[in-house]
Amino acid sequence: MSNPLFDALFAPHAGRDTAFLHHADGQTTTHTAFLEEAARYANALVSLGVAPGDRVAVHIQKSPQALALYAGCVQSGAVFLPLNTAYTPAELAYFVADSEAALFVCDPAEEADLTSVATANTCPLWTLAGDGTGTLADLVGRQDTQFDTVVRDADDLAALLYTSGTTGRSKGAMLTHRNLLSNAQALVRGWHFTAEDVLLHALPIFHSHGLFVASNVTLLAGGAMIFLPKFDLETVLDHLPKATAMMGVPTFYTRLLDDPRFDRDLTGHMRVFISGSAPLLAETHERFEARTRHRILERYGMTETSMNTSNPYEGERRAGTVGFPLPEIEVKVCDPDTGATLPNGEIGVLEVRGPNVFKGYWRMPEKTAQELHADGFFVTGDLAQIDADGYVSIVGRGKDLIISGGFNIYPKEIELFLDALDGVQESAVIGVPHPDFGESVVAVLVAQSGATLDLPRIEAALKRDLAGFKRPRRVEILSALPRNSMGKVQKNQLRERYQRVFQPVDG
Ligand code: MCA
Ligand code: AMP
Repeated sequence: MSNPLFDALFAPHAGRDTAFLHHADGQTTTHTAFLEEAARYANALVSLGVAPGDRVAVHIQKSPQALALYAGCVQSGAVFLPLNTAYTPAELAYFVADSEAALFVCDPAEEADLTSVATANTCPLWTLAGDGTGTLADLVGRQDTQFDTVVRDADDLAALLYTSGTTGRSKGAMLTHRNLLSNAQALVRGWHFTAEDVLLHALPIFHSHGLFVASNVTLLAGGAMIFLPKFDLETVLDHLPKATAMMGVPTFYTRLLDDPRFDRDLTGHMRVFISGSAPLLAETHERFEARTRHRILERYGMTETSMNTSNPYEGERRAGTVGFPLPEIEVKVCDPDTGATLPNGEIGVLEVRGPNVFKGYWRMPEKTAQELHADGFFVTGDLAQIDADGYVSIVGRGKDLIISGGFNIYPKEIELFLDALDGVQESAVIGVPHPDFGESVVAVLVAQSGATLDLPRIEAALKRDLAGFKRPRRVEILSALPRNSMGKVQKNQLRERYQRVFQPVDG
């Protein structure tokens, strides 16, 4: 009888007085203290009536307690459902309703705004702040530090992570114990993580990157994390000397490179820098090596699959590629129209199969069948090419998606929102190059005949209802959208037209 994820990631650390979390203020949480806190959370969840398989929706700041809540969910068999802290009440209402969450945990500062969301879904609302206080923290403080781990099967859900969709409606990716554990095992081995490692953790923990790649890998290896609330350049530079490894999105690395203090002396002791979630420009890879002598290790993954491919730890880390499939994971490049496998060298849609591939989209059997084939291959929607040496490169996207600073933005969602506003005839949302975020959002609007668009009002509506990272950084008005003979909007033309709007003026 077992609980695969808890038994591998957490249970082995019971009784270890070793440091697990180093905090920005210099305090440390030991493995034992963390496990006791996790058990308290598990007891609290049970006392609130959360049963195995129930979804626990969390919209809280990153903190050691938030990580203990994740561990408590795993231990008690609940399904952890983390939500981007930038989401607005309007966005959160969908996730709480769609998941039929049994419990909703939010920051105390937003309790008043979210009470109606919780009430509408007859879902109890509890609070937990970034400093570890709140109604849930009070309840947790009264719990026992022992908990009888709930038995789970490898195919049971451990987490539900929502990813936006090309149709505008977010889909909950169902991730099982097997998915998460197999991926952590592959990465620990592939990246040589050990109990000696200290990972500089500045990522959010509501996404796969910060939660599963960074935290699960460290937990499985038995190492420690410098657990920072967010990426803040000064704090990261201060803490780098105590780290052995760092994981980040490309924006982390370009921001570090923009600071002259980030040099060979500061990084000489580091074992590895890992990048993912968005394309790392070959130029950034080269600048990084020239400055530090480290070659960034780039890997590629998705919420639905966790990590699929990685450049080698030993061997050539090739700039502009995402390396080789991880052990037990198969990848193939397919013709987007026929689905036939293409020979190496050709560009097509990347498909992935392995123990990492999710169980399907929550209560969306048709969507699941479209993207997860009966033979187990998942259609990523990314355009890829495999070279003669087997290195995979992501060369584009078959899906209409913008990645800004590592966050995914689906144009369709913003277009639907804009189209519903007063005076808007139609809209097109595109991603264009941005020096800090890699890509950023431009919205192009067409007014209804006779209407004048009130841009400040439009911007206020976007601000009220859409998470900040999704908001167009630039809104343009055209008399008509460019279309082809079939009537399809020519986004390429728009991208071309606006591609330099965020570039520094030359010269
Ligand atoms: C914040 N803002 C952004 C972004 N982040 N705008 C566009 N893109 C962003 N990524 C906006 C806020 O809305 C706010 O706007 C203003 O910037 C300042 O907010 P702040 O939080 O202070 O920003 P920041 O600290 O500079 O954040 C940038 C960041 C952060 C550090 C790059 O976005 C980040 O940590 N990104 C990591 C994302 C990540 O973990 N992705 C993994 C996804 P305003 O002033 O207008 O209000 S998992 C995944 O993709 C797969 C599985 C994989 O392969 O890993
Ligand atoms: P998400 O939906 O947040 O899981 O984002 C997954 C998407 O991020 C993938 O489908 C890719 O488009 C993109 N992605 C992740 N890692 C990389 C990478 N190393 N290079 C290029 N794109 C990446």
